[in-house]
Amino acid sequence: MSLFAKKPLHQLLAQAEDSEKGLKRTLGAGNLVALGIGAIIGAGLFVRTAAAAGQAAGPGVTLSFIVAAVGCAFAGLCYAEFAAMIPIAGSAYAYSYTTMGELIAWIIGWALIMEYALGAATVSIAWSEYLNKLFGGAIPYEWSHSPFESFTDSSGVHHSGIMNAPALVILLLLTLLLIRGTQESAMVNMIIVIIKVGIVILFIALGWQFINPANHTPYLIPEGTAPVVDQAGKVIADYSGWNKHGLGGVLGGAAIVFFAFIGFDAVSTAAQEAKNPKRDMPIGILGSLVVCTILYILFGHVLTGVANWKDFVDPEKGREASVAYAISQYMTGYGWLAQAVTVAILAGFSSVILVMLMGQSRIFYTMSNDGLIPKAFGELHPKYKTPYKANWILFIFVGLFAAFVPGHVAGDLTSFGTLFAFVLVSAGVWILRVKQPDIERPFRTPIYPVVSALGVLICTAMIIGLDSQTLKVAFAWMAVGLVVYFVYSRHHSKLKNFNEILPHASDFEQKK
Ligand code: ALA
Repeated sequence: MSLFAKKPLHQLLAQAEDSEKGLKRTLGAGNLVALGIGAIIGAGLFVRTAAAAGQAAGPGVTLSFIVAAVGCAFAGLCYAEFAAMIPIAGSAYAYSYTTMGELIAWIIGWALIMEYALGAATVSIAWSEYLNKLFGGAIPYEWSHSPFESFTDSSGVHHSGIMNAPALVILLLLTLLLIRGTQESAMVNMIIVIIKVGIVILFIALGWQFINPANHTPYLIPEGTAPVVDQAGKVIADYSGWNKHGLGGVLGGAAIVFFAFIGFDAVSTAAQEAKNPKRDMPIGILGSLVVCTILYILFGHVLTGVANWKDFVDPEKGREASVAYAISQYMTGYGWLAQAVTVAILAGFSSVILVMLMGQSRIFYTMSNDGLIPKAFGELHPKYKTPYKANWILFIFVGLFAAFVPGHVAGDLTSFGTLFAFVLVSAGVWILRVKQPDIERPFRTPIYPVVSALGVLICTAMIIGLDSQTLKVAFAWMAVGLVVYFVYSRHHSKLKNFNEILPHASDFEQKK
């Protein structure tokens, strides 16, 4: 069978209808926007905004948000076209199976593991940072950081991480919850979203009066900025790279804060539960993106105005739990807000982790049904009817990353996986318009093919803006994926059998 054999569209739609029997269409446009915001606002905003400012963009992190949002908007429009046309869980993986064939679908599925599984790991690491902040730093550095992290404090004591235990604990709790079957109603999600958005708006409104204009000058990190070293002389930030200062730094910052937008595509995995997917999927995907973009730009402006971006480089200052730091250091009289923000952020992170773990198990479920990964991933718990084996395997995998890998490494890999999927979804819309122009498209990406082409270009540029170390690890991960495909998946694919039974399946599709 050809590596590029495609799953016939009618088969995909039939699958969607089949599983409709089991899934209730209960989500309206408002719920979908809320679902998107629930999955979007998390560690990206509350942790990586400061990281991007401190490592690459300075106060220009607001511009980084705009660049990242534009890339997401193009990809988001393409997602909206697909999600309205093929309302099936499985998202980018399923879309590419029908447009670009099995090998590319496999590659996307493999990249999506980076998005969802490593996304969950990253947010659990951020959860651990904010928990430590809430406890006044009572959790020892050694037990709340990976072995790859170390620093020498102002008293000259050297600390090295052993494992990130709190991150592991939150993952375990949420995995148990997922296995029990989360009846996370739209209402509960809505409440979490209201709290999260409320906190962001409160910080923007109250912080505005504490903005010190001097912190915004210069707006970009100047060329020639000296590296920052810790007490032991170890370099903790180096600004010499093209993507670490000036306008290049804005792009480098965009690659870092891109993480903050991840999640709008998770709306597309709820397509089978949408009441009116044709109308509501585009509203859910694009609406959540617009709301978050506006909030992010304002938030970045206030954060880098209240505290100086240089504070966000120093592990003893605001590098971790940056929002709580900025409030407690510079917003006199608002100490209570720092505590309240921390609690709300912890709750907010939990929902992001939950959605990520759930999204990943749905992708695994779909890939397992297609035969590309072992059956165990698709097996349901006899009592709770959840893919419990997939959840446990996922816990081990995600837990290893959360416990032993630094947050920024897992976060950058997450961004790589997502950007990669975005590139292929943007290209996929174009390919399907050319190959199957007559399919009913309830939502059409405007200014075609410019939007698809720009989606591919901007997301590729952001991939290039990622750290070179991240790119090496990501390519190694993708290479492992190819080995798995050729050794296992190719031989177990059900599509192969489908084509054997119906050798003219694609003809059938044309005639339909
Ligand atoms: N966008 C999600 C976050 O920032 C993944 O936590």
